Amino acid sequence: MAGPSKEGNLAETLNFPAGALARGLEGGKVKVTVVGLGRIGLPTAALFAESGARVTGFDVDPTVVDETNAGRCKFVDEPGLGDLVKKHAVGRTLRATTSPDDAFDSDFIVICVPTPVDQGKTPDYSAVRRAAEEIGVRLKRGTVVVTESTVGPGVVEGMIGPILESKSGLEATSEFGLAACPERSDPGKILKDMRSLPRIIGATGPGCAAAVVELYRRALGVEPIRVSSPRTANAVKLTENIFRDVNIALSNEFAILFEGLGIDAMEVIDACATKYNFVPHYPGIGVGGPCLPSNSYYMIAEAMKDGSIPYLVRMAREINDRMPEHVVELTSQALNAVGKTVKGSKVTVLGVAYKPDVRDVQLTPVEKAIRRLTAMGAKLSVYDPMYRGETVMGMKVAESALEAAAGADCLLLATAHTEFKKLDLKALSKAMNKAAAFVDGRDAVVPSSATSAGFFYCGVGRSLVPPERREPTEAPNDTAGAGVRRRAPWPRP
Ligand code: SAJ
Repeated sequence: MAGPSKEGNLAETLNFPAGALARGLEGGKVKVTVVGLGRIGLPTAALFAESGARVTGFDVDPTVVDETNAGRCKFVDEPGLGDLVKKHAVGRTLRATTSPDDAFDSDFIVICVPTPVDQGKTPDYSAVRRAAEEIGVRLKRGTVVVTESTVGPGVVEGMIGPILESKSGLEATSEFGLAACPERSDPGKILKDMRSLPRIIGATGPGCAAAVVELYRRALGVEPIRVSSPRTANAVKLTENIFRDVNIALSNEFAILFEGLGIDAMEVIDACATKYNFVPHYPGIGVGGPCLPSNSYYMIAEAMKDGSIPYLVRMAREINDRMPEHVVELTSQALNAVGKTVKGSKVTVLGVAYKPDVRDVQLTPVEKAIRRLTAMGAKLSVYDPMYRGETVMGMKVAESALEAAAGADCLLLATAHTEFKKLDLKALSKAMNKAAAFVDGRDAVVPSSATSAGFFYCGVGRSLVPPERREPTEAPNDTAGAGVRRRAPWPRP
């Protein structure tokens, strides 16, 4: 690859330099290909079409291609996306294909494929690698390749660029543009975030950087932030997510400490949040989704390549990954407190999605809790307003909380859907077996509303039995290495 670019002194061949983009878009001359029509790629493609580009969406899944060409969109929880896709499918300004030969004759090619981590927590870049190979064999001089997929710092320059060069025989920077513009939007409000959050853009050449900044400025209507390289852009994306994961882990660790001290973690956090430089993060059943559970491992993988070990980042992941086990422990103790055991009890799980009001169970921590409770002999029922009547994780989702809770011994709130903030706890309590427990895995309800409805309530960081009423606790038993304190069961209410 050409050496690091110095501003202005590098001859770059671009079909659409920054200064030509406005006219090109107005004239419908700019061709953009988006690789991967998922929750990020599809809205990205639709917004580029909205800006006047002629967009080709490439996906390996024929169903996704057919749905897109028919103007249909499966992301029903993404406001505004369905209409935008329909508009451009009908207008033929967005067409999708599974054929690489029909897909890559474009001025800008944007890679939006998934980058999961495997069982061993190693980043799986196979989809990105495949995309780079398919693009590379068809790459033409003057095209700009932008990676939106989240990858470790250096992967664009060290893996994607070299694949494109070896397959095309062209040189990055001088003969084609190489850039990173990591996706930065929150499932459930993708279009809103894409149209409001500044995008971070880094490229290997100044002309390419300027062109990508101009393209995104016009397509998204936001002022992109240009950084010095693709690796810097990827570092920004990972840093903001790892910052979040580490702070969630800190709130989880405090929550476990506060349980032992009879302190309400939410009361502490809300009080802390009155300080101008405190960024509140909340404890819960765990961290799920397509981003946070995996982003740390991209950084860890790249850091360890040159021998540095991000201890705090790794420990935070371990703490968050243990939270489903901790909530199962709370469930066991809450059932004990009402004279029952997990084995043989019916536990109703409220929420399977990884976060509130999204229809997405990717890496949801709820799955781990459900598996553990089942292994312990509990009978499970489940309700999630985003999946009514469907089968999720092999379980039939009830049509309502009331239906799921009939004859149950314990409610386990696992996702803080808006609907669950207004649960009719008295009606639920009546439908359940006597002496029922309510375990609040997201600290989503006011404890007194649960106790006044007759539940024995506990939450993450909110075991409401004051220390003076506790039986003497054994020394923290961490031999299990599960980081979960073992305490004497609560005194009977
Ligand atoms: N979570 C907690 N405690 C918190 C916040 C979140 O336990 O205080 C849990 C959530 O329940 C969920 C997981 O962490 O299981 C991830 O939550 P999230 O709000 O970070 O949701 P994501 O994964 O959709 O994060 C996306 C990210 N966006 C991108 O990666 C582009 C993240 O950077 C955003 O901060 C986040 O959306 C957002 O702000 O909503």
